[in-house]
Amino acid sequence: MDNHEVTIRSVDFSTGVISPSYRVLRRTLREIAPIFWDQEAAKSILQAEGDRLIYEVHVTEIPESIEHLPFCTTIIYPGCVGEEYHMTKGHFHSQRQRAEIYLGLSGKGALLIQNEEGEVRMIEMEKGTIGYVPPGWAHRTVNTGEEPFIFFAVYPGDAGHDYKTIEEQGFARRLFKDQHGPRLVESPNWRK
Ligand code: PAN
Ligand code: ZN
Repeated sequence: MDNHEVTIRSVDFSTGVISPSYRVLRRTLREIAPIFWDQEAAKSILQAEGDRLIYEVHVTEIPESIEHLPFCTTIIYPGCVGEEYHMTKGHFHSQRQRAEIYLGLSGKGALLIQNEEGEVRMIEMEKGTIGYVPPGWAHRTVNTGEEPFIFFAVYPGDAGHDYKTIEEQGFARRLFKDQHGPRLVESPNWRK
């Protein structure tokens, strides 16, 4: 039996830190700026503040192969780029027929899922919410609160991550902050 099959692990709900973990992926505004609607706002933040950490993913060394169930946590820091909340890049699974389970640990957010036809559904997430990503749906998460939004995710090891489709087409809807809270609006540049 490999070590990763017998390792006892724990997750801190308030920080999202998995122990032991393997590495932390950090996504900063400089890297992911093109996902946001307001490119002028992204530019001014980068000029005024320098770079900004948008989210982190804590991963373990569980292999990404069919017999395994890799898991990780994501911490999305609060804030907006222009009026649009901080969010993840979003992806389809390369093997489209692979689902995923998210469990909210802390903070407040939303899970946006989108199928190949561009139909979008939103699941509001908080501590204890189980967000189910059905097979065939792209997924992106958004921090709609004032604190870090933290969730745990488990997916089949052979799912794979297709980022390219979302990089090229985007999501058909975007989550903006207005005076009454989150507002889901049609994305003017979808599939452009
Ligand atoms: C999640 C995501 C994580 C970061 O673990 O990978 O939240 O989002 P992006 O991968 O879109 O940058 C997951 O859905 N894994 O399959
Ligand atoms: Zn996924």
